[in-house]
Amino acid sequence: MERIAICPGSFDPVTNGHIDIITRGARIFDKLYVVVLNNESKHPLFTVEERVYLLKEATKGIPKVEVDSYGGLLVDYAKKVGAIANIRGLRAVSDFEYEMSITAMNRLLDQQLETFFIMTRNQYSFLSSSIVKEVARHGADISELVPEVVANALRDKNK
Ligand code: COD
Repeated sequence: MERIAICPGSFDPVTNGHIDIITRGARIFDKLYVVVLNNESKHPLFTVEERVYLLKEATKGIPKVEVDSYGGLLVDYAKKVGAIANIRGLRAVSDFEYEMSITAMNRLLDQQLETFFIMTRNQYSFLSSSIVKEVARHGADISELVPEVVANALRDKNK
C-alpha cells in the first residue's frame, strides 16, 4: 500500500524553511501532497493560484511531491487523497501551542490521521513567510531565505 502524506500550509509565500520540511517529509513517504489551505487568521499577500504556482516551481526537483490547493477542511483533503499522515514543521516553543491546538482539533475531526512534526534546521529557525514579506517590502535582500522564483515574485509585488 502506498503511504501518502500531506504537508498543509498557507505558504504565503513558500520559504526555504518550508522547502526543507517538504524535502525531508517526502523522503519518508511514497507521496507527499503539499496543499495550500485557507488560514482564517491570515490575510494573504499572494492569491491561492500564485502560491500554488510558486510552490510548483520551487518543488520541481523534489521527487514524490505534488502541489495542490483546497478550500475546505484539512481532514477532508487528507481523506480525499487517501493520506495517513499530516506533516508539520516546528521552529520554536512559540509554534508549539498553536500546533497542539490544531492537532487536537484535527484529531477530533478524524481519529485516523496522524500528525508528524519535523524540527526545523537551525538556519531556518527564525524564518517565516511574514518576516520575509516584511523585509522584502523595505527592499532588503531575501535571496538566501526563499527560492529564486519567490524572490522575484516578491520584488514584483513590491514595485
Ligand atoms: N522551519 C520549519 N517549519 C516551518 C518554517 C521554518 N522556517 N516556517 C514554517 N514552517 C512550518 C509551519 O510550522 C507549518 O507547519 C508549515 O510550515 C506551514 O506553515 P504556514 O505558516 O505556511 O501555514 P499555517 O500554519 O498558516 O497553516 C495552517 C493551516 C492552513 C494548515 C490551517 O489553518 C488549516 O488547516 N486550515 C484549513 C481549515 C481547517 O481544516 N481548520 C481546522 C484545523 S485548525
